[in-house]
Amino acid sequence: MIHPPSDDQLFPAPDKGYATSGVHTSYRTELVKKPHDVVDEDWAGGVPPQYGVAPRIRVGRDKWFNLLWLIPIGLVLLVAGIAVAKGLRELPGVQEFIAQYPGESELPAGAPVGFPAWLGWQHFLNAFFMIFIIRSGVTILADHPRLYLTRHSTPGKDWFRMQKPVPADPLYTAKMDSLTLPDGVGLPGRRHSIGLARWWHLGIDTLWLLNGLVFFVLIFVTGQWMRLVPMSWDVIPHSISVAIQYLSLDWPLDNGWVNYNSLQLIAYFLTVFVAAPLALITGLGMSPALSTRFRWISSIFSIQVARSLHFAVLCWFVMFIIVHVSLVFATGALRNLNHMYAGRDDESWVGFWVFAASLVVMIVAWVAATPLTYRFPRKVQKVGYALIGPAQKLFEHIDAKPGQYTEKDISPYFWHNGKYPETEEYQKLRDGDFADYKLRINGLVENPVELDLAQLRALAHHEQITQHFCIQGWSGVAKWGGVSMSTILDLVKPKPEAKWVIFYSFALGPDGGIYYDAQSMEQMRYPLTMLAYEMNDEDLSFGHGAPLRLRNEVQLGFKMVKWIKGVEFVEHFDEIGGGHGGYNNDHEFFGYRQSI
Ligand SMILES: Nc1nc2c(c(=O)[nH]1)N[C@H]1C(S)=C(S)[C@@H](COP(=O)(O)O)O[C@H]1N2
Ligand SMILES: [Mo]
Repeated sequence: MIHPPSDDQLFPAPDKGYATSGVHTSYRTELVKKPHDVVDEDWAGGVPPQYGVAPRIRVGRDKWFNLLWLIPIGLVLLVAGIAVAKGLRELPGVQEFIAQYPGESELPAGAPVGFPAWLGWQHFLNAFFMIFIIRSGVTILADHPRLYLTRHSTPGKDWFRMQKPVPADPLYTAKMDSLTLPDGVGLPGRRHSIGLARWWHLGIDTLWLLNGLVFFVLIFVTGQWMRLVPMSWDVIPHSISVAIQYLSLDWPLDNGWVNYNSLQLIAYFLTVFVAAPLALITGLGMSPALSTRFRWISSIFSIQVARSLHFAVLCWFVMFIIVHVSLVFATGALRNLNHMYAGRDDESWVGFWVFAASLVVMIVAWVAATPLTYRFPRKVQKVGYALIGPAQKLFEHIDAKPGQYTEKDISPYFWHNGKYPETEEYQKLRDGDFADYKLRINGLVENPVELDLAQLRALAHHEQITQHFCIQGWSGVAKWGGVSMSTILDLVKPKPEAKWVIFYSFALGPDGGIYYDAQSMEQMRYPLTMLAYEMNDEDLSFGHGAPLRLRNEVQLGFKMVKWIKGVEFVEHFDEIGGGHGGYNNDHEFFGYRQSI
């Protein structure tokens, strides 16, 4: 099984090229080192822009409702609502009801009056962070512009899309499906810029959550929470009354300095105590590491349910922001702005000017964010990693064992992704049914080997039914058959210095040079880390990585190199390729720890 030392082993070939085959020859020379440090026209292999269609939701089997229709429909409903509310207010019964429930639920004794300065600051920071969270979030959505309710991500079963239906081409990839967003909308916006969008999203999320944590502590310490939590069921009649008053265009006279009206109270309560925590929970619901660890939760609360709910939270926040800002300006702008921005309850211009200055800051940051990201993508990656890295690292050490599914969970459709191998080297092997295929395993190991498929198949067989999470957002369950990485490790015996394992592909990446990925040694011993040569009980197909691919279920899909030709054990990956720990890390600013 194990080859005796060959000439190549005794006299290692110079580190020059793949022509000199031999177990000691590294595939490093086939990587490109191009200092890919700006985002320019060559981005992602020069992928041309592709704009989507207006967002639509599915009705019934295959009818789609264009959401732009909601604008005229909403306007008609608004006009009708105003007419109805005006009519209602003529009725004596309704007048009595409004007199009895003018719009404000009573505050508990001791509730604070007015707004402290910290609240103003937190309010500003919250709004500021939201800009980047929402823009980068939409960019992430545009990378797989469909939403589903089951983890299967089956074409035609999406309930929402802003892309055309999936074409019939069986090798159509998720990357082909990704969309461009206008620069000012998306962050960054260019097609398939999800790597950078994620640093923005997850990095700013961390700051937003910290700000939120401080907020929660302070509202409970200072009693401000009493102004945000409904204390009596009469908020319901009060809020109905307020709704009628708003709609009839004869607005309630309330004073937010002391007490919010009940409709406002409910909106704030839902935003602070429901939407914000839900944003975090549904965000974590998409993590491959957590979903693998808590498979029983993930079976129901699947990544796609989480993703759909995460989108619903986005819609809530966007609607909230629009309505909230409109009402602040429509109901005594100067006084309202003084409340939040100047901590005073009068009609001076102080609050307005503070607000105007904060608006300038937000606009400048908004306009600058995308161009700066294109100019300094590595900085964005670095800062993003500094912010979210510690949490990602935590989740990385999570137990992978529970992450198995059963036969009946296997997805009817499993998306393809990545760039297919087109090299002559691969084509020849494929034409010969991989009879000449050899997996070369070398580097910092006691026992470097070359294994053909028969030898791989002779090793202990390992199977797992697991869920795949593509960074772009689709997912699917499949059964993988092959060799556990533990078996490989026992065979090659890594030296103690070996800390990272590099997987090299036959396929080139979109920017040239072969696709590769660096994985931590620790994860190689995980029970769900394997080299697969079978998928759903058949030989691995061309599209899914024939003859051999990696599975590591606590990570995202891009780490699972397909069409593997070599494995190298190294001390650190900074010598390999661009030095960032993988093809996508070098070229598309992904991270090498992506447990979220
Ligand atoms: N060689 C190579 N391997 C690759 C890729 C690639 O582009 N080249 N894409 C990755 C990505 S982004 C994903 S999601 C999975 C997709 O695997 P599948 O096509 O079997 O679904 O393969 C990964 N392995
Ligand atoms: Mo992916």
